[in-house]
Amino acid sequence: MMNKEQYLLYFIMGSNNTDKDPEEALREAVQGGITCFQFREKGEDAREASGKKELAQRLQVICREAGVPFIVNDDVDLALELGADGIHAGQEDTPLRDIKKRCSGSMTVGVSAKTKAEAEQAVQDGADYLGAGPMFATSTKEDAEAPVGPETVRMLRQSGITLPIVGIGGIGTENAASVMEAGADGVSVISAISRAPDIQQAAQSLRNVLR
Ligand code: 3NM
Repeated sequence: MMNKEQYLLYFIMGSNNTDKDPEEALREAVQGGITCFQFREKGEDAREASGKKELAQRLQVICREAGVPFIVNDDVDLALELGADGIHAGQEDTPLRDIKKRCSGSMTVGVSAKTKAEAEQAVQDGADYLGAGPMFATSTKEDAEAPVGPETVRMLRQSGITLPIVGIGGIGTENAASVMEAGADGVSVISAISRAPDIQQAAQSLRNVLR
């Protein structure tokens, strides 16, 4: 199980989120101080089947050596096959109850939730953490909805949600603090790290504003 501190700088990446070799990108991000990693192989030119699995395995090794939790987006089969530390599902992905049936209690299970109803349902179904977003405008997720802002994190806290919450979507050094101030335990970031010219430096700068 993940502890709360491990949500602080939650890096997400798939092969199409970086122009670099994904392994090199992840190594640099780890050196910069990410506290958690999610493998999210989705969208245009995403790898499938054995290509996806092989990349996941190589990224998992990097995480394991660094003591960084390795979480798989949506793909329960892959998460189980690799013995991932966790699985994350969106509202349109595999239902949480089905995931919980298949995964042991030692696997961290995250769910995307941005309304009080979605969050309460996720709590009831046994989620371990929530991802709330998009906080700000993002072009990384093709079907991203309108930004809901850090106020949404504040609203979820005021509704009595005590699970760890990570904000996601359009987050960078300039706005990460506002997400934390609203009550988040961490920020989930793709492009601010994966597309940075200096990935290690970008991760480090984010860590510095989160402390
Ligand atoms: N999920 P970036 S927004 C993967 O709102 C994802 O649930 C979102 O990428 C949600 O950090 C998003 O580059 C994309 O904006 C995050």
